[in-house]
Amino acid sequence: MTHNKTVAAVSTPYGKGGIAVIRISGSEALSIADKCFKTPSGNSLADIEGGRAVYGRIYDGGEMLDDGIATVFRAPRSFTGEDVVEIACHGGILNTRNVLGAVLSAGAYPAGPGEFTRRAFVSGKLSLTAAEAVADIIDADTEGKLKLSRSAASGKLSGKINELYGEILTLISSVYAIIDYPEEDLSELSTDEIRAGLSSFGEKIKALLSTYRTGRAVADGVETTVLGRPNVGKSAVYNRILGEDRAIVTDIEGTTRDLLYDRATLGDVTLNLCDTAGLRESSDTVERIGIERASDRARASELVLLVFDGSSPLTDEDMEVLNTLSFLDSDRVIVLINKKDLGIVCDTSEIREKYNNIIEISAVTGEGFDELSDRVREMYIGGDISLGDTPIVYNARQYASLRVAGECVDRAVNALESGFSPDVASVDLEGAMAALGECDGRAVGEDIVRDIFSRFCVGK
Ligand SMILES: Nc1nc2c(ncn2[C@@H]2O[C@H](COP(=O)(O)OP(=O)(O)OP(=O)(O)O)[C@@H](O)[C@H]2O)c(=O)[nH]1
Ligand SMILES: [Mg+2]
Repeated sequence: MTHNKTVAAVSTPYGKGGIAVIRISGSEALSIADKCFKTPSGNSLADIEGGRAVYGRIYDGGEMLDDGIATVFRAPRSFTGEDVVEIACHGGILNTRNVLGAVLSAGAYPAGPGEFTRRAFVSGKLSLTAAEAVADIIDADTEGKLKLSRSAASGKLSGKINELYGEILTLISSVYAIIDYPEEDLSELSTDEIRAGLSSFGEKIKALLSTYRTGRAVADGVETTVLGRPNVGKSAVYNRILGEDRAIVTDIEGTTRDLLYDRATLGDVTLNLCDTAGLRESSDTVERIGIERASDRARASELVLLVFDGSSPLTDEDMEVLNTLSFLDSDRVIVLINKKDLGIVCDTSEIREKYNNIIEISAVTGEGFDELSDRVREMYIGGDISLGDTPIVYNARQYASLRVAGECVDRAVNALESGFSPDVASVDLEGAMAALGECDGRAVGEDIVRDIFSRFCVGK
């Protein structure tokens, strides 16, 4: 453990680059950097103001290794809240390793994964939700996830949780005033007011919990499957959504055999998209296995894009597909009537009996895909949510803590409504407060903190 020691690591990616940055953080950061970084004027880094950068040469003992720039940040005005020096050197793999080696021989300890961010959390610079968001910014592979994690890192979510924490604190102190000094009228709130306050507090937690559907759809993705009989254009639809020619498209029925997977973004929602073999009776062993896999995948899907060829009347195979998939609820299906460019002639009344989300598209011209994108967005993001501005829960750990808080509040409200005295409710209120504290990290166990930061990369 390197709790209070001064630590150092390379904060830029491993590999060749114009510049690499070695970050040093801790009370000895300036004196350690001074031993290996010499400015032309001979001034010590200890004399440099925070937020300033100076040019100099980097030494390992008597040997000059490189030249570069040292930027000095002074506690508490640094990322970690400690004294920090960031040495930018030339970005060769060996050169970077040597510069880090010089810093370590000057007295720094190697930083563990996420050590700098953990220190920022410990020194109160970041809440746990914001610290987790830093890792998510680094991991983000879609614009939507990047927007969510940037917003969380800037404190949108922790601000909201903080606000809720303040509210429950007021409610709890009123409850304790009533319990401990029933005669003295110390509570700011009457029992009725506490009950009403708790109900509205519970609603706020539910509202925040409900954002998890959006958060998960953007950050982790919605399991989505393209289904339909052979030749309706499933693979063409799959390719159009991905924006590349991934799946083979031909006019031969049964072209797609195995499942194909890829991640795509539609209307800021991430789709974990799967193309499947056309559903039909088949005597071909390989195709039949593909069809079984497609059906299994349909059951495990959160969203199904059910494709029909609109340029010809529905076939018996189409009707069979409708029957086979009758277990799918309408709210997880978008029906795509494809090949609009050829003119729509198929009668969709039987489809409409089962599904109400129906869009006419052409996978060849791209017509209708904007509407599909809007529809997906409406399903998972909704009009009143802005990814950059609305506090959104997108992490399973935070969601679990908030759920516990919500359940505790519900139990407390029920107890008060059933006529129990406030002290019965107080146990659950304490539980709600602890769960909220766990959510933003003010009362989180060391093992959880260790687990979270172990998922970071070294140097962050
Ligand atoms: N005109 C027109 N042709 C299309 C459209 N979408 C697909 N096609 C054609 O329809 C044929 C079948 O397309 P695929 O995407 O391979 O169909 P599929 O549903 O994946 O078929 P299987 O893999 O066999 O189940 C190909 O010749 C495509 O070029 C469309 O929107 N308009
Ligand atoms: Mg196909």
